Amino acid sequence: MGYSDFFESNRKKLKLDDFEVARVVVEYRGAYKVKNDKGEYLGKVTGKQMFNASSREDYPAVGDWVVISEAGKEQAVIHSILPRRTIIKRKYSGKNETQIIATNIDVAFVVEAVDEDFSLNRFERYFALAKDGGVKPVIVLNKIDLISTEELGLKVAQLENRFADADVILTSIVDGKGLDELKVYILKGKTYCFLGSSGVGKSSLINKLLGESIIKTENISLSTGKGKHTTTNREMYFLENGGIVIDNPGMREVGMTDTGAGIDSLFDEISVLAKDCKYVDCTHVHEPGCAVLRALKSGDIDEKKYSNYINLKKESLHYKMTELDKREKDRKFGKFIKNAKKDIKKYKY
Ligand SMILES: Nc1nc2c(ncn2[C@@H]2O[C@H](COP(=O)(O)OP(=O)(O)O)[C@@H](O)[C@H]2O)c(=O)[nH]1
Ligand SMILES: [Mg+2]
Ligand SMILES: [Zn+2]
Repeated sequence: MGYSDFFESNRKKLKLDDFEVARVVVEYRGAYKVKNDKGEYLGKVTGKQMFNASSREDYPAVGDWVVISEAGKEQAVIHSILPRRTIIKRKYSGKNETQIIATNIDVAFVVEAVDEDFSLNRFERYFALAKDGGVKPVIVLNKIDLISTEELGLKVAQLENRFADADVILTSIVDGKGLDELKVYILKGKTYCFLGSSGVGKSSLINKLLGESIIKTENISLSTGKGKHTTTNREMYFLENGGIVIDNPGMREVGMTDTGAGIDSLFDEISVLAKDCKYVDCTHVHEPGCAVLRALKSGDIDEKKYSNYINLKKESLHYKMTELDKREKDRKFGKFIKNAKKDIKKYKY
């Protein structure tokens, strides 16, 4: 199931030998399905753990190794999370809240479809998430049945140009192309996480790997071309060859509001206009001689587009700030809170 010396030595170091070990395979609201050689349990964290929690990261997430004790039929108490080897997480824009996507991941498959979903910038953002958490990102370009070989060649060239070091796997669940390549990529005992916008085919690909349709996939409505929203939980699946994969339902855009396709072209359009701004570092918000504001006034770019652009920029700035500057601050503050709580407890008794 992916257990290794890394986790075992930490378990010993933390003197948690008396407990059983299990892996978190599904996350529900306030509870977790955990699994080990003996079976599956519905796990809950202890009150003490909740009391000591200073952020989302103190709670279990899919992929975690936890120590448990059985608490009745198919029930378990989760006492502690073993230190994570890797983590994929993101900040919610605007809110000071972190979402853990998955932990103890070896490889993140970043999936995009070749249709209007295709965006180099989005790949870039997912790559940043993976790399920040110590995870190797791999590009999966899905639905290649939808475009011609020439069009595909062009997209692959773009990818190679921008992400020279990355592996690229081209797949289609319709004609089965690339599925073998994806399969051999997945090694026994290693954990893989599928990232990407909803509708790109993550669940479909995992179903193909599983050899049966276990996960519900989105039905694309013929009239609107849009998929219905399928609500499933983030869940871990075990492949026959020993590989472990995690599906991610309903991912919103990383580090952005959900504007869908066209982000790249939006930025391109603005940057072309920006060449005529008076100041090189123009933010296009209040500067005199701003060509973007001029275009806004004259109606050359519409208001909605402009405000989208400003919002996206704000969010990506916020995102960068939170990742770089706040990491250290958060860590210190978390420690401070933890110690304060301990002190309070001490004085109570
Ligand atoms: N044409 C085509 N459609 C696909 C492919 N893979 C998935 N789909 C369709 O895309 C839709 C969304 O797939 P789903 O697996 O639910 O996407 P997810 O949201 O990323 O999990 C479904 O209707 C799938 O049948 C593919 O390779 N080619
Ligand atoms: Mg899905
Ligand atoms: Zn400007």
